[in-house]
Amino acid sequence: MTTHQIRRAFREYFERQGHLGLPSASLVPYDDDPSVLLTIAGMQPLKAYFMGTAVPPAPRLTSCQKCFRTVDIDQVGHTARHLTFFEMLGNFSLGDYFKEDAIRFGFEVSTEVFGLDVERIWITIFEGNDSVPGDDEARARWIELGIPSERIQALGEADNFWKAGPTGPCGPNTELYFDRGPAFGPEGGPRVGGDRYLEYWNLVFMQYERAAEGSLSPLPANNIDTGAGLERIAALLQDSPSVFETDAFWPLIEWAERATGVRYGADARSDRALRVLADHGRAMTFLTADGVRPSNEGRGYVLRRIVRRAVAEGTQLGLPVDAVVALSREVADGWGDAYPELTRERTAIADTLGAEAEQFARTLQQGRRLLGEVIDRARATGTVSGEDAFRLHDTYGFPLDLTAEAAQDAGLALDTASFERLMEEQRERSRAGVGATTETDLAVRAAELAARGMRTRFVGYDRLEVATTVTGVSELDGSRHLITLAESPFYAQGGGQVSDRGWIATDGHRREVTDVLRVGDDQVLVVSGAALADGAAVIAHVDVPTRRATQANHTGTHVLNWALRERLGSDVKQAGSYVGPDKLRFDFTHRGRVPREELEEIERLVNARVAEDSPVTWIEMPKHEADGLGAIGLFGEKYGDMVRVVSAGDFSKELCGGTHVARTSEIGPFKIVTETSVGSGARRIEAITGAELARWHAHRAEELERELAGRDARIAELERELRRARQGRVDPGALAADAIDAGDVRAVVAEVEAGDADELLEISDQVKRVLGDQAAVVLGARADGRVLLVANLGPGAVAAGRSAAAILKQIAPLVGGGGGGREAMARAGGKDPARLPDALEAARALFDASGA
Ligand code: ALA
Repeated sequence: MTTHQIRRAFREYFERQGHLGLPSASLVPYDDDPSVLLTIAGMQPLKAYFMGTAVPPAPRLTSCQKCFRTVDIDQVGHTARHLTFFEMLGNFSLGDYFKEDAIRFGFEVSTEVFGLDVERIWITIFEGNDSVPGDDEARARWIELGIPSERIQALGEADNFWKAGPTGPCGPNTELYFDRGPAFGPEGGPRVGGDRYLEYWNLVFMQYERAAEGSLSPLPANNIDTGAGLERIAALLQDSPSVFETDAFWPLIEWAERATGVRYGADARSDRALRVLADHGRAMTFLTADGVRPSNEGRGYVLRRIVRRAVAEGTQLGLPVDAVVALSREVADGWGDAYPELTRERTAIADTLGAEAEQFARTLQQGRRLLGEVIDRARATGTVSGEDAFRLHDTYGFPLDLTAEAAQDAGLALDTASFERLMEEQRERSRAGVGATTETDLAVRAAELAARGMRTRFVGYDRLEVATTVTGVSELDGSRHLITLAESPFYAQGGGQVSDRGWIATDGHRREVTDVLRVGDDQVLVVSGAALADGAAVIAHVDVPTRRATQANHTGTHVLNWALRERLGSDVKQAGSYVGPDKLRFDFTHRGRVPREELEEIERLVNARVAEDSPVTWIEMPKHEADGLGAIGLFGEKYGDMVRVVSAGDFSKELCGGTHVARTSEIGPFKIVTETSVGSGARRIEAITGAELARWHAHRAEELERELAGRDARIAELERELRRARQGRVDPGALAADAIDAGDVRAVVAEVEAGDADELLEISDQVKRVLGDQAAVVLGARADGRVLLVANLGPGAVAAGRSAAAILKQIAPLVGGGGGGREAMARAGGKDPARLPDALEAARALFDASGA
């Protein structure tokens, strides 16, 4: 059977048994499940159904779910079966069938659908512990179906008790193993470990929920959760020595062989590289298709790590750094039929992976040089120190895996304990900065309180005040309490929108609501003030102005999202957001900065939508119907159940749980304040609306006024400095030395440098002082494309009948100007600087021997 056929046959079998077939959910978990970075099992998107907090679309479900397990990253390549990304086949019962049917289905699929030899099937069951008894029932069911008790082994919690995380749904399980034969290892069944007995299916009897302190309580119903790794089943059915040699993976290995010229199976070191390329290449393509972008934290960091490791292994084999882009196309070719997002997101995948690979290539070059030195130094002791590994990682972004592999290749040990200690110290340092520890505390306390009572009914989409009752109280410290309400108008932070603030009143006394914590689909309030009694009747009130402003920004975000897609293309994808009363922030996938004119156009489009006053409405509908309407959504999804679709006019439809204004005009004027980069392939726009924009304008106007006043002062100061500098350059003595002796006067006619008329007059005064009583000074200057002229006479010269006004009257027309003054001093301006020499020549002629 091919991988495709297995996927289909599994689904068809369970559909015949009355199961509803679900499409795979995103690798990015729905944002109310903070317990994992990425989807790790088929049950994950169904968790709320197991917990009884959401109603499943049918009691029997089946799926083939995209999964990613980060714990295995370092193992990949070193073994024949470890993968990061894999597909998990599963069947689920939500309070419907239990052990008997689940075991029978597992048996029938194994023997009839997959055609496995029943003689080679081994089973493990839970042996029991203090709180959960050994699973005699499961043993009895397997025996009824014909599995002899010698091939049923009871194991402990590590093997046969499954949990989705440290808290949440869990239960004992029974696992199916296939004996691959003596060539793969010693006899003895799954208990002996090793490669001979391959686990291929896990049936979990999901009966309990684990609380934060470790205690188990029964779930509302007995459920079944199963998981079978598609790749492993394919390896079994195709009798492949490894998952990499199955029909699905082999094309990737062949591609890598062709690209590198290296043959799979020729050498252990290059085999490892080829496996890493195949696994990581597939995983990075799927992650990117689900909207994950490389970054230094969370799932973005997981993606970054696998891209880096693939690039590092690839370049070792001589591949160009951007080979990951071609590799991702191979993946889309192989899996695109089953997962259309791979084809749909082709461009985004290529852009993201290409950019990340390029960036890493630069890091790698530098890191490799240093790594060489580190390895040489380590030969003396036989161990690469944790400090060196940490420095490479911390300062140069060089991944620990690569240091570890280089150490291993050189036959050296690596002090990972010290490395981990340094990493932990660094984490401590950053934690100390943000006080995350207390936040975790708060989250745990809130989860405990929420678990105790009924779920709070959120009524805040249409009401900002409600009369209700307190359903749970837990003291935080002297002045703060956590409380839960029967109904709440308070929005709990989620989908980018911040929590509401407000108050709770009882007997006329108000207590401030300082935070609203989201706990799954539920919420817990942080209240300051005197204690409240459990069961108390209260008025719960949301602060109206802040909520209004927040709503305006949230609807504004949707309109902006629309405008961005309108201008930049529909492959713009939301990558995160912040919506508060103060502003909105929108991160989206896009390469390169958005030009200013484009931003102005986007702003204009948004404001046009605001002005047209479109209604904003919302309705709840099943997810697949929302998809059919073309609603865009973000951050994974919880399939099967109802989603909320928020529409603005007929132009925007988004999956969104947030609160919104009723008409677009309530957004008010919209302005983009900044546009910046947030890592490779993503941009960030910050914008403000309405009343905040008015405040922003007022503030900006004040800022500009201050700035202008400052500039004026600075300009005046510079002008003074300039004048002083120029005056320093004009030497009155030298000018006077060249005076023309005209008999009745001693005349100086010259062009000088001056910034303005006053400065020119000042210079002429200085020359006049040197020349004395008979002085006749005529100066010209060019300033700002104009001509300045001054004539400045001593009393003796005036007495001799000379006139400053008369002199300028004669020469100013030559420079296209005119002016006036008195006999002792006159000034003029002209438009024609090129003719200044002519004008001065004419002045000189007036003082020629012929004189007056
Ligand atoms: N949730 C179970 C697993 O992942 C089936 O193994």
